Parts: sequence; structure tokens; C-alpha cells
Amino acid sequence: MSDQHSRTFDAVVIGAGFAGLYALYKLRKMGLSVKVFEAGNGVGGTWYWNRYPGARCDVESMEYSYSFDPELEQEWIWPDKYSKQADILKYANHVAERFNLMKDIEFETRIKSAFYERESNTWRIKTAKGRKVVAQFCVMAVGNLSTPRVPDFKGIDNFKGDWYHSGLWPKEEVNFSGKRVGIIGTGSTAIQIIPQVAKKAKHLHIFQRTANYSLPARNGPLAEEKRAIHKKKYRELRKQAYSTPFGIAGYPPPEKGAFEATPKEREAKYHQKWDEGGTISYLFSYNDLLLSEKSNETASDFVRERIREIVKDPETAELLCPNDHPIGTKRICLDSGYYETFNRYNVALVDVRSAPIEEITPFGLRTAREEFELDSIIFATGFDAMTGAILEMNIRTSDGLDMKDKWKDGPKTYLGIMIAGFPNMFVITGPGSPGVKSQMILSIEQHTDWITGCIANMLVNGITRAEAELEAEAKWTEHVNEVANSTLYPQANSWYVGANIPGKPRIFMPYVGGVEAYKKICDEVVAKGYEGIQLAP
Ligand code: NA7
Repeated sequence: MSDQHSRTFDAVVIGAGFAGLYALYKLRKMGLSVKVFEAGNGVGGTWYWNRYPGARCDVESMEYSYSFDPELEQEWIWPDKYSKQADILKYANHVAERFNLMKDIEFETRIKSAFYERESNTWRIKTAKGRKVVAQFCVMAVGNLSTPRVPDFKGIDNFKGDWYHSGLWPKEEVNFSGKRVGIIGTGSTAIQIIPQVAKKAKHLHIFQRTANYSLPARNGPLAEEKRAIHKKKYRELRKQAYSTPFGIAGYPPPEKGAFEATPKEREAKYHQKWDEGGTISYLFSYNDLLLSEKSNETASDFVRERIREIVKDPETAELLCPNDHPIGTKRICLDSGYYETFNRYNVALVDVRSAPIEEITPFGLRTAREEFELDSIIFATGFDAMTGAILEMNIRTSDGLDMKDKWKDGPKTYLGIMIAGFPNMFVITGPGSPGVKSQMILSIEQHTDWITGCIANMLVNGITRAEAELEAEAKWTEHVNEVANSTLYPQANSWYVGANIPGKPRIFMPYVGGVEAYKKICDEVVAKGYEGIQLAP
């Protein structure tokens, strides 16, 4: 198809998850013509794809929702303290319908390439089906955990049973009843799946390479009274959330360090937080848990003690005790009955650190030590996080730039939103922003408001091109690294540093200076006339 057949829009948004939906809403409200492309055949992003048993949000429902429309906020009823995937997906669909968003979304359409032509100042976007569209603005709403990764195990194609990746879960219910199931991975996802599948399977083998810290969710139905109180204070709470490190209201950051308390006080505090449930609450026991190894050790030890208390078999308990990273430097998992599951007769933990998986066989898998017969394998092996979805596309410019080259040593962005050399392209919650280290929907709204503010400013002032300056980008990227290096975060082999993808450059990708500091910086950039961004007529 020639370019004459391309359709032209003011803006193209890639992805119809929570970021894409809000970007569409905002851009359209500004009077722009917008087209959204979405690979799935429904809205919801993460919550569309991750339908695995037990899938649930680890941020409380009353927080994990849009704030842009007070009526929406008031009318929606979240049934549980922590929402299950199906409820969040229902909400995403409700939002799409309520704001008439569906008509501008093209589903089952993956974007293959995006090419910026400087002469015409347009993005030329091509779908996998070969359709072309042209737009002045290109908004990446592609998600941070949207490129599922199955390790390239030898023999996987010969497996005679069924296999699933958690992030590409079938829409139909998978029946594990009476089956010998193996699950590879013990991250947040696996920790949610394991208690559910253990109840159904004849036998469940859990192949663990690295033990993770998990805290009890203490999930349950949300009491009407609590919901009503929250709704009454919604405006205030949303505002409060922006003045916290993780963008979550209701948990005031602690003022004391762990060693400002006596051992007895610390024990009591950790107990109280453990009983209360939730990850923020626990991490907010003391203000130096992510800064001081010694302080962190007290919190890590407490969790290890609980594991030893819950898991009856001492050998299994020891294997489940994380010992290679401080608590919180990988995303803490939140569970409902995870450690208890290891007391079941039909569950076995297999250490694939000391004896790695060597091969998937036709009838199961073989580690360096043993062979296991399995009817089904679940890969809860994570994602090519934060950069995977962007680098999967072929993004180039007429100046000869290629995103793959630009990011070959790790992502470089300005504020996690713009990329020097790629004008009029905006990333929602990109690497270099607090996105994944925050309440995602709050960050999505903040970024999108910033992006649409930038575009509105351009339109009003007759500016057609916004481009991050190389120097500003380099300074920001350095700042992101500096902040990370002042914490314990880089100590963990997490997806924050790309450690789960062989060959991926080890760079700490999220901004961990906190939502409050980050928003302030973003607002200052605007106040200084979009400092660090070249605006051309
Ligand atoms: P994660 O947190 O990246 O976890 C993936 C798990 O899979 C983790 O336990 C890995 O062990 C394991 N893994 C990956 N490759 C292998 C191989 N080759 N052999 C054995 N084990 C392997 O992904 P999740 O989906 O659980 O969670 C992602 C985010 O989604 C989470 O942080 C929340 O924000 C929601 P490893 O630790 O690499 O040794």
C-alpha cells in the first residue's frame, strides 16, 4: 500500500491498557483525532493478558483506579480490598464504554514499526497486517510488563502436554484437576498461582531458582463502611497520594529508622504490619529499610522467621527463605496462603538453583539432578520488562536513528517520557520514571496529563515539534542511576535491572526518587518553559 493510502491522525496511541485508554480520553478531549492500536482483542492491557488463576492487584482497589472523573470514582464499587483480575478488567471495559472510547480503538492490531520523518514532521506507523497510518504525535502506552518471556529451554517444542505462560493465559478456564503440574518461577505471579493450582492438581512441582519475600495480603471483601469513608475523602486522598513515595495514600511515610527502635519495639512493629497485611505497610515500618543493609536485615529476618514458622518441613522452609537480596529490592510479593501451600501433601518444592532445568522432555522436564513427569507446565517466568515492548517494534527516524541502537546499553530517556532524537514521541510510564515503583494508574494519569499539557502548549503556541535535548536526557539518565545507587535496590537481580533476560544490559531502569519528587521535577520543567525540550515551530 502506498503512502497515499495511509490514514492521517493527529495522534496515534499504541496500547489500550489503562495508559492508552486515558491518553485517548485526554487527547480526544483536546479536539485531536486519535487512533489507538491494541494487540489484544479487548481493553485492559496487563489485566487483559494476565488471566491466570489467582491474578490479583497488589495495590488496594480504592487506590488502584482512575481519579480523573469524580463521578466514575463514586459510582464504581470495588468488591474486594485487593481486586481480582476479572474485576479490574470489568472496570477497564466500563471506563471504555462510559467514555465512548471503543470506537477509536483498533483491536488485534500489533504495531510493527514507527518511523519519524523529519521533513514532514510525522510518524509513519505500520501494523503487523501491513496497514499504515500517519500521525504528528506517537504515544507509547505499551506497558512495562507486556512482553512475556519463556526461557529458551531445549526441547520445549517436543513437550506432549500443555504449557502456558502466565502473561498469555487462555480466556477459557484451564482445568488442572487430576493433573501433574509443574510451575517454573516463584515471582509475584507464581506466588499467586501456586495456592490456586495446588487445590486442583493431582501434584504440583514448584521449580524455584530464587526465593522471594512474600507478605500476607489479608485480602477479603471491602466493607461498605470503609468504601464509603474512602469515597467521601477521595479528592483529599488522591492529592495525598501525590505527596508520597509510591503514590499511595493512607500510608504516611515513617519518620524513624529501624535502629531508633529497640529490638522489642521492632519485633512488635513488624508483627503488627505482618498481621495487617500489604507490602507498603511493611516497607513503611522504618524509613531506612531500603537504604541501610543493617536495618533491612531486621525486616528480612522477621519474614524468614515467619516462613520457618509456617512451613512445617524444615528443609523446604530453608529453601523458601530468601537469602540473596534485601527485602523490598525486588518487588515484594503479596500472597494468600502461599507458604501454607507447602504443607500440602500434593506439593513439592524443587531447587533449580543448585540443579538447573536442562531440558523440557516430551513428558515433563529434566533438571541437572532429576527427571519429572508432568502433564502441564506453567511458565511464570516473567517479562522483558520496561524496554521489551518498545524494542520489539522497529522504531527509527529519517536522521538514521534506531531505538535499538540508542538503547543498546540500556534505556535513555528524559523524565522517562521523551527520548532525544525521537521528536513528538511520548512514553507513558517509561524507563526512567517512577511508573513501576508506584501506583501505576496514578503515574499513568500524571504522565498523560503532562504529555497532553505539553501538546496543548504546542498547539496554542504554534509549535509543531517537541524534542528532548540530548544533554537533558543524559543528565536525567545519570540522575536516575545516582538515585538508584544511593539505595539498596541495585543489589537484587531483579527485572528492574533486566537481570532476568540473558544479555540485557544491567541498568537500574525505574526512577526511585519517589512520586512526590518526580512530580515536582516534571512540574518545574513545565514552569521553566519545558526546560530540556526543544520546541520548534
Ligand atoms: P518475575 O518477578 O520476573 O519472576 C519470574 C520468575 O521466574 C522468577 O522466580 C525467576 O527466577 C523465574 N525464572 C525465570 N527464568 C527461569 C529459568 N530459566 N529457570 C528457572 N526459573 C526461572 O515475574 P512475575 O511475572 O512473577 O512478576 C512480574 C511483575 O508482575 C511483578 O513484579 C509484579 O509487579 C507484577 P529468578 O528470580 O530470575 O532466579
